[in-house]
Amino acid sequence: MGGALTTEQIAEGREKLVESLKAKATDILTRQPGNRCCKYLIPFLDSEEGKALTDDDLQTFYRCVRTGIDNEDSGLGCYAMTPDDYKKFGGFFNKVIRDYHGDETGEKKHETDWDASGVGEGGVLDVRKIGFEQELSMRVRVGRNLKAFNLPGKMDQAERIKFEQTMLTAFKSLVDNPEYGGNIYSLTPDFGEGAENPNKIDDAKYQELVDAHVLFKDMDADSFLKSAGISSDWPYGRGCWQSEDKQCIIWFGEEDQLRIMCMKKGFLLNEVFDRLNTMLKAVEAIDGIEFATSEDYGYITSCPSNLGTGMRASVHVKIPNLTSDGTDAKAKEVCNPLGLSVRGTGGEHTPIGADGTVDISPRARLFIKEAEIIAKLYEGVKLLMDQENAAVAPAAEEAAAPAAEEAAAPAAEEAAAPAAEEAAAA
Ligand code: ADP
Ligand code: CIR
Repeated sequence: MGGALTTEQIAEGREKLVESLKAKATDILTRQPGNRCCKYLIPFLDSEEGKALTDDDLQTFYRCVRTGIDNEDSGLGCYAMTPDDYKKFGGFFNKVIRDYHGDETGEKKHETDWDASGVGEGGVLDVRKIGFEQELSMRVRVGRNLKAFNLPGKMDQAERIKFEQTMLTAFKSLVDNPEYGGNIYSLTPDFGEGAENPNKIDDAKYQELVDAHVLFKDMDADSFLKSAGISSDWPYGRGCWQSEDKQCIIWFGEEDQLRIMCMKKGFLLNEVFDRLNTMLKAVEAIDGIEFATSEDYGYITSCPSNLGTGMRASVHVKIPNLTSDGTDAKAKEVCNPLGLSVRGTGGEHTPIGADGTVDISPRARLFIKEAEIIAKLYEGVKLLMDQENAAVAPAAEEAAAPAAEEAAAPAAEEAAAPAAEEAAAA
């Protein structure tokens, strides 16, 4: 079922829009009971709060939830269009957020806390201590959005260009800072009315940066983002700044206005975490940079899954035994109870590496301290590697009796259910 409402249908009036949304949500829930958007939009539209929405707000609400109607298999199925939406449509978002992030009390408030002095040994998280002899590729990113702009789902082309131009001023102060320096790479074809974009890169350079994990993939290919308007006007207002030593990167124009990250190969997880913290302070000190926050949910992000810290801390690790069937099914089965997400080597929705390399990150983002995320990554990877080492190596498996293979088969089936939940936890 396609699900998208036409402009004509919308124009036919408020009542029709509300009834149509409720009917579609009811229908979708019969097939996809895990679709939180559908589950919570029905009681919200029936509530006093929902009924009191102005026509304009109802239209914005529709833009927030359309992705969950168009994409039946959504786990969340909604994105905010402005930082205010989490409050304006609180009766809806609050339910989705507390369900997804597992707050049964309904009362938790997010606290930001980067103090990592208590993690590991005196703040040091050395992966050599958990058995790694080769350097790991480590990355920590946060999603951030400026108060002064709409979130990407509601930006038009002109606002995307204006946002990029605002960030160019901010990037200049990083480029001028000897600690960072670096370059700006932009996909924006022009700055409007024939104005040239001085940072424009060609397709080959774009692909090189995607392959090097520096720039993000074509968002227009993502149906979840497309229905939310987040990938609209592609590739206007999209690009990144990268520091001279290539370790510090700021994306602009992806799912959040900004994704700010540190990435390097090494042994000490705390190094990327600490450097990101320092860089964030430098960015926040720049004139005109004021991040959108919420009293309850910390840093505002487009997707409710990223609220709070906005942080994803990941490492690339090789787990050939747990991926010997060429899929990530077994890895997900092991990682789910550890609170870890498994992604491919090119990030979300990409395949695992041929050598069994996967991207591992803690799933939690909200109602957790920043320092706890990096500690969870360290502890989680340790437990994962214990299971990897205990798993039958592919060579040993081949030598085993065929009966062993049969016994292993149901495990892949069992993994299918948690994998669906995992998709939502991206
Ligand atoms: P995000 O992390 O912002 O949610 P993705 O999962 O799509 O987005 O990842 C974005 C890019 O970052 C991809 O190219 C991915 O391979 C890369 N990446 C993520 N973690 C690491 C890591 N630990 N080492 C190297 N590259 C990484
Ligand atoms: C869903 O609801 O399943 C999709 N909107 C994807 C959510 C994953 N989170 C994300 O991309 N930040």
